[in-house]
Amino acid sequence: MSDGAAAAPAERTLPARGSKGTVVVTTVASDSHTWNLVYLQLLIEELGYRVINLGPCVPDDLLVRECLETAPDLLVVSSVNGHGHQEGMRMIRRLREQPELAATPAVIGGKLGITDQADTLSEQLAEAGFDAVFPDDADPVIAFRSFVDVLESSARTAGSRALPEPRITA
Ligand code: B12
Repeated sequence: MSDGAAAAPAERTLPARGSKGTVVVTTVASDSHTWNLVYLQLLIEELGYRVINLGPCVPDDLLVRECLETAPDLLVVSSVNGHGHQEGMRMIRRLREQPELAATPAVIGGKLGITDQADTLSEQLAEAGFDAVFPDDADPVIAFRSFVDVLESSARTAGSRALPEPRITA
C-alpha cells in the first residue's frame, strides 16, 4: 500500500448483497467439514441475506467476537462431525452470556451427534439457548426455510428481533 491506508478485509468492504440483513454462518471448534457451510451460504444468500461465512473449526472466542462486531440478524451453526451437540451447548451459552447477543436469533443443524437420539439432543440444545434445531434426520433445509419465513413475518409485524416460538424439527 503506497498511500499508507490499511486494507480492510475483503469481506467487510463488499456491499451487502441482499437487502434483508446479515447472517453469520459458522461451525463448531472441532469441525473441519466445509461443504455444509458453502451450501448454507448459497441457500441463505438466495433468500436475500448477506452472509459472513466463518469457515471450519471456529473457536468460541472468535465467534463471540465476530457476532459482537457484526450484530447479525441471524446466527446459523452447522456441524456434521458428530460433536455439534456437545460443542453447540458450550457455544450458545458463551453467546447468551453477552447481553448484546442474548436475543440474537440463533439456530443449529446438521449431524449433531453420533447416536440416534436426535430428539433428546435437539431439546437440550433448545433449552441451552438455540431458537431452533434442525437435525439431519428430517428435512432440515425445508424446515429452515420456513423458520426464516416466520422470522421475517414476525419481524415485520412486531419490530426487529421478534422471534417465532422456539421450535425443534426432527
Ligand atoms: C467430505 C467428508 C469429509 C471431508 C471434508 C472435506 C471438506 N472440505 O469439507 C474430510 C475427509 C476432511 C472429512 C473428515 C472427517 N469426517 Co467426514 N465426511 C465427509 C462426507 C463424505 C461428506 C460431507 C459433505 O461434504 N456433504 C455435502 C454437504 C453439502 O452436505 P452435509 O454436510 O450433509 O450438510 C447437509 C445437511 O447436513 C444439512 N445441514 C448441515 N448443517 C446444517 C445446519 C442447518 C441450520 C440446517 C438447516 C441444515 C444443515 O444441510 C446440508 C445440505 O443438505 C460425510 C458423509 C456423507 N456422505 O455425508 C462424512 C462425515 C460427515 N464425516 C464424518 C466423520 C466422522 C469425519 C471425521 C471425524 C473422520 C475422522 N475420524 O477423521 C473427520 C472430521 C474431522 C473434524 N475435525 O471435523 C462422519 C460424521 C459422523 C456423524 N456425525 O455421525 C460422516 C457422516 C461419515 C460417516 N458416515 O461416518 N470428512
